[in-house]
Formats: sequence, C-alpha cells, structure tokens
Amino acid sequence: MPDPVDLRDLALAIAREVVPELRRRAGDVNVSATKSTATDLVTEVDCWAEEYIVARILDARPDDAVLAEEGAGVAGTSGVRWLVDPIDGTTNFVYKHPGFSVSIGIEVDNRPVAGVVIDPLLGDEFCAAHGQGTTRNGRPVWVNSVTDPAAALVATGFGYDPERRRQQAEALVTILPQVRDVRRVGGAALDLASVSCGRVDAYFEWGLSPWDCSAGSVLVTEAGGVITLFRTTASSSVSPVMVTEEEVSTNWPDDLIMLATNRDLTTPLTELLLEAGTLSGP
Ligand code: LIP
Repeated sequence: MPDPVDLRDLALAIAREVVPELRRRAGDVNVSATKSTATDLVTEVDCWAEEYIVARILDARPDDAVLAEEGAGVAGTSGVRWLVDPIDGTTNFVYKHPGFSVSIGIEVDNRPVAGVVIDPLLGDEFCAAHGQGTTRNGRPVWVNSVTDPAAALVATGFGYDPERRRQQAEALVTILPQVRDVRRVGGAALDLASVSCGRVDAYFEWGLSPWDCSAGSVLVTEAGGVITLFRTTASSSVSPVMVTEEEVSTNWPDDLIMLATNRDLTTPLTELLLEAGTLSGP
C-alpha cells in the first residue's frame, strides 16, 4: 500500500500551487455557470484550479483514479483514488468571504487515508495521514472534549435544492435551542477542519458530495474525532441507518448525512438529529 504520508505530502504540494491564484481572484471573478440550481455557482477559477490539480496528480501518479467536483473523472488501476474539490464553498469565494478552501482527499482501497484542506484567506493548512494525526500549519491539533450538547458549538451547511433547504431550516428549529449555538460558515471541508482543531465542537450536513468531505473526514478521525454516516430513513421513530466509509466510497448516496464530532458527543448529537427529523429525510 502506498504510504499515506507520501500521498498527503503530494496533495499538500499540489494544493499550495493553486492557493496564490485563489487568494488573488477571490471576490474578483464572474460566475461562469450554475449547476444543480441557480444558487449552485461555478467560476472560471474552479475550472482552472481543478484542471491544474488533476493534471499534477496524474503527472505524479498516472495509475491513480481521480474524482473531482467540476467533472473530472479518471478510472485508475492502483487502488488509490483522489477526491478533489478545487474550491469548496464557491459562494464564499465569489464574495471573498472566508470559509472556502482547496480540498484534496485520498482513498486507498476505498478507505480515506489522507487529506489536505487549505484556507487561502486565513492561510491555514490542515493536513492528515492515517496513523500520523492532524496538523494545522505543522502543529498537531485535536478535537474538543465537550460532552454536553448544550455546550456544543455546532456547524452545519445547507444544500442548493430549495425544498431540502426548507427541511434543513426546519430541523434547526429543534436543534438550535438545545446547543450552544450554530455556525453556517460556507464549505464542508473547512467545517470538518474546524472540528479537527476544536474551532467548533461538531458538524453535520445532509446531502454532501464525496469531494466536499473526503479530506475533512480524515482530518477529524486523525484528530481523535468520530465520523458517523447515516442514510435517511422513512420515519423518525426508527433507528438511524448507519453506513460505512467503504460502502459510500463505492456507491455514494444522495441522502447521506455526516456527523463529525468527538466520541462523547456522537450519541447525544445523533439523538438530537433524530429528534429534529434530520435523519428521516424527505
Ligand atoms: C458546498 C459544501 C457545503 C454546502 C454548500 C456547498 P461547493 O460546496 O461544501 O457544505 O453547505 O452549500 O454545497 O458546492 O461550494 O463546493
């Protein structure tokens, strides 16, 4: 198996090469297209950064597979797969609002083993490799040890589909009064990085894509946290349907819900998501 440290270091080197351009163009770019809905933005910089990152990966490791947000997909033969979000949090990027990042995750045999998330505006580099812990700008970081949901600062995000947004907002009516507060910063990758370094206590979101959260989930687990994945169920009264990272790697479900937090908060926050209807879906 390729060394996760080598994969992480290659991801970091490549991500660093696009960061200056992202910093320079943030807030000074036209929206070139929309995707799933009118609010799901794409800019020429997303496309440029993706092309650049994918070319660099394949130049260094031609037998690897790549899956990237703006459409690049390459089937590999090595068992290594790169999940690339050239700009996670494109809306923030368009407004030069902190919360967007470059996210590169790496799986070996369908298991996430390394990840890099760089915040171009704040200059933070989050890196993790299996068994090696998580670092922020080279220094080790860990998830918080909060045990009471009422004392938890919880990040979340909203999808682009208006009906899904309505349901996400409704769930917050139940969640918000029972936690310390809620943050909606912008992109999943940085939200997961925030869990890894204790900048928030937990993060959950319904409807993520693999490139949004591949790198960030390694940051969380290597920082001592827990990633729990659920499928939505037909009724909020039944047990949540949990799925593994390997299962979703080969067959990514549109209704996936991710919860990232520390070991102690996982059960109480799962119960809160269940009470809020987040795990029961449409
Ligand atoms: C974003 C996700 C985020 C979600 C946003 C958006 P994108 O990704 O990372 O978690 O809440 O609405 O989907 O599309 O900006 O790369």
